[in-house]
Amino acid sequence: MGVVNVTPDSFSDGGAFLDRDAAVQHGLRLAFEGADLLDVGGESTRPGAAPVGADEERNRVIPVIEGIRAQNAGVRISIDTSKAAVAAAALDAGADYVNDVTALRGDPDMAGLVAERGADVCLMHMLGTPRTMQSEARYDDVVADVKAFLYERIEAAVRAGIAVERIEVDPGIGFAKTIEHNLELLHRLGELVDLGRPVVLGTSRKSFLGTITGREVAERMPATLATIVMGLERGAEVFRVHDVAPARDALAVAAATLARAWPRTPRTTTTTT
Ligand code: PMM
Repeated sequence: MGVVNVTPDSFSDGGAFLDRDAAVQHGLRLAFEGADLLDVGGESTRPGAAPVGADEERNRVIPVIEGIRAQNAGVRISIDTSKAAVAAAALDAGADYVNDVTALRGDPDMAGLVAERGADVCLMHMLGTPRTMQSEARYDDVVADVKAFLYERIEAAVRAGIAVERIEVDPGIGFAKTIEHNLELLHRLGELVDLGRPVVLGTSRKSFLGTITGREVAERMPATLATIVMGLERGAEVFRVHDVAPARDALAVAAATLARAWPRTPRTTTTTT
């Protein structure tokens, strides 16, 4: 899952792709680099971020989704939103997947919309809202608590009519979590695989990687690769990343090592000697 943030203030690439054409080109490039799914977002979820109105959010993301879809019919597109009106417009514009960081709790119309449209959905763990979440980072056992939350949200989604095969789950790395919580979740990610749904992992360039390495946001790609390799080994299936080409290579080698088998035709997107 390649990240296309159309926001002035996201965790790591805020402001880079506010221009529609730049965002479309970026998305097409990530698809070319091997992203199966492009996650288009118009509202930052950075700790403390201010909310954005539905009209503004729609104006940011819809032209980008339309632009990507017009030039690439095959890549799956995810809309990163917790507003049903934005998700509905995105699905109309060609999106296939709703990535809702509130796990369908942010808007009473979201679960019904996803059910009615038959869209795929990612249910992510968070406590509070992006504005308040870091003060809510308290758990008995973070992995058990996150797992219980995701179990309850899967049940709520199914009760709302969403087919269970459409649901993916995400521990919400960095959302109401301290560095200790993030590391514990990554270390024990395999416990979430027991939920029976694909696990999505969103570690890319996040601040706990800066805490460990001392690197600025733009320099956290190698640290991100370490986390996705650990995640793959523990059973995660979807990796939300800003740097798709290096993530593809890291995952290809990690997957080949786990399987002791590799594709005979490598999936290269650049020519090297
Ligand atoms: N992280 C961010 C935004 N959306 N969605 C999911 N499912 N999982 C995540 O970890 C996640 C997300 C924040 O990262 P960014 O601001 O760098 O895009």
